[in-house]
Amino acid sequence: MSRWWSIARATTAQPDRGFLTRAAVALGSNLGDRAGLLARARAAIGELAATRVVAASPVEETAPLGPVPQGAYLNQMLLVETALTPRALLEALLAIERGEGRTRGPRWGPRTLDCDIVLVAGARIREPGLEVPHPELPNRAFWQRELAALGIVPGEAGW
Ligand code: PH2
Ligand code: MG
Ligand code: MG
Repeated sequence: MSRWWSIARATTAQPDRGFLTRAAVALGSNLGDRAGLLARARAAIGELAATRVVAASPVEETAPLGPVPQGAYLNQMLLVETALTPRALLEALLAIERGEGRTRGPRWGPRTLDCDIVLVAGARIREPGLEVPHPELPNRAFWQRELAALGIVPGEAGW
């Protein structure tokens, strides 16, 4: 059995509503096999219940942001279509991070795998642990570049 199966089954799709929404999910890694971690994250997200990866930006290497000295990141943005609620998608992404050995270090510190919800079409969410649009979007040129590569303009066309 795929080790992602239990994560996929544990998430709460809304099959009765069949309601699909689009989300932009950012991947980041600056520890270990960075490219392999991103590839596995893409596959794992695609295996989540009622979820598919529609498109992926190019992977880019970026200088680390923040006060903690650390190595360069690989970053990538995914366009995802899902029937999961934003909260269920977040929980599933955190489970994928844990599945890749992520442990919580210092804020803004190095990480094996980071999966962040940057945008959900039509959604404005300010809840503990879940802020959409992601509050760092205005500060991250690489996220803006990757969104543009996917044809996503924040605030336009339902985003
Ligand atoms: N994520 C961080 C901290 N710093 N720097 C880059 N270049 N890319 C990231 O994804 C990143 C970061 C914490 O989420
Ligand atoms: Mg992050
Ligand atoms: Mg994160």
